[in-house]
Parts: sequence; structure tokens; C-alpha cells
Amino acid sequence: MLTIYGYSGTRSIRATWAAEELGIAYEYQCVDLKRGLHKSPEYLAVAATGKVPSLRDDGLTITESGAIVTYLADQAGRLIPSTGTAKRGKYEEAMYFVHTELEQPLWSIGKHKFALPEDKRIEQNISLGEWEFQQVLSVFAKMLGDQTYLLGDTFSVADVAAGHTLSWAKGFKQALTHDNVIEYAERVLTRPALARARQREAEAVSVS
Ligand SMILES: N[C@@H](CCC(=O)N[C@@H](CS)C(=O)NCC(=O)O)C(=O)O
Repeated sequence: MLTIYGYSGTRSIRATWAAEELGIAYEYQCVDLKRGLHKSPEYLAVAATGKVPSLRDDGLTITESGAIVTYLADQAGRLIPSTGTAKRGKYEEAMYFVHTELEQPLWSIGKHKFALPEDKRIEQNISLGEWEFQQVLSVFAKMLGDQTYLLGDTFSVADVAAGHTLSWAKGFKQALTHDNVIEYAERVLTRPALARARQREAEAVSVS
């Protein structure tokens, strides 16, 4: 059985949410970031990045949340277009866009609000991130258009990545400003698989 390493309230929810959507059985290992266990020799031996999520499957380790959800969906043969198709090209485009464009200004806000050591935070970068996020959100709104999901009528794991990233916007008090994006975020963030993943991660913290 494969193992997902994660911590509640982090990007590891992308991996557990995808696994829940796909019906993949997984062990969940809580890596307590608050206690610094992501920098322990034991965890660094699993994931040299010292970050979550990571995935272990029969001797294979994958880090990077986007790569993990893609791997899981490919393994299951569901919720992802087949490789070599035009639709797969649009899937990859959506995933790269979410991870490199949509997430970046939000994470910049997060870093300069709370994640970086206090003496490294720059107040101005928060307002810059807020401005940049609205620019990139307009592009996302156009990509989505009047589609139900990012790739059209059917849910895919690209919606896991996008949905989770938009949940950060809510958490960081950044308005989603476009009706289609607001409705999309509501649609994907109320999926039962996400609730199950959240519960699994939260329970693992309470017993760790
Ligand atoms: N690009 C990576 C980012 C992973 C990442 O930064 N994870 C955070 C939690 S959301 C983490 O483990 N941070 C611990 C640290 O940076 O020390 C991904 O998408 O998986």
C-alpha cells in the first residue's frame, strides 16, 4: 500500500484529497511540522526536500504535490486525460498554471504574513502579492469560462490543485472577484472526498 506523508493545513491535502477522489487506499503518516519533524533525519531520508507532501510507493518516492496527484490519477486511470491526447495537454497546462502562476502570489502573501522568519518578511510584498493575485485570477477566470470544471464537464485532479489553491485565497482573505470562480470554488471545495481527506489529516495530528 502506498504512503502519503503530510500535515493538516498544508499542501498535503492535495495528495490525500486526490487519493480519496480516486478511491486509492493509502497509509497516512503525519509529519508534525510544528515539532520540526519534517527536518528530522528520518523524514529527510524519505524526502530530501524536507517538505510535505511526499509519497512512497514500493520504493519510489515522489515529492511535489502536482506530481503526486498526477501519479495517483495515472495509477488509477481515472480523473485525468490519457497521455498523448490534446486533453492531456490542457491538463498539463492547467496544472502548471495553478502551481506556477496562481499559487505564487498567494504563497508570497503567506510567506510575508506568517511563514518566513519575522526579520525576512517585507510588508510591501503583501500588497504586491495581492495585486498580482488579482491579475492572475482574471486569467484563471477566462480559462474556466462557463465550464463546470477546469477541463470541461468532468472533474479531474486539476480541480484538486486549483480548488485547494483557491481555498488559500479564502484563507488569506483575497476576494475571488469573478462569479464563475466563486461558483467553481464552492462546487469543488464542498466535495465529500475533500471532507474525508481533511478529517483523516486532522485525526492523524490529534494522535501524533
Ligand atoms: N512545491 C511544493 C511545496 C511543498 C511545501 O512547501 N510544503 C510546505 C507545507 S504546505 C512545507 O512542507 N513546508 C515546510 C518547510 O518549508 O520547512 C509542493 O507543491 O509540494
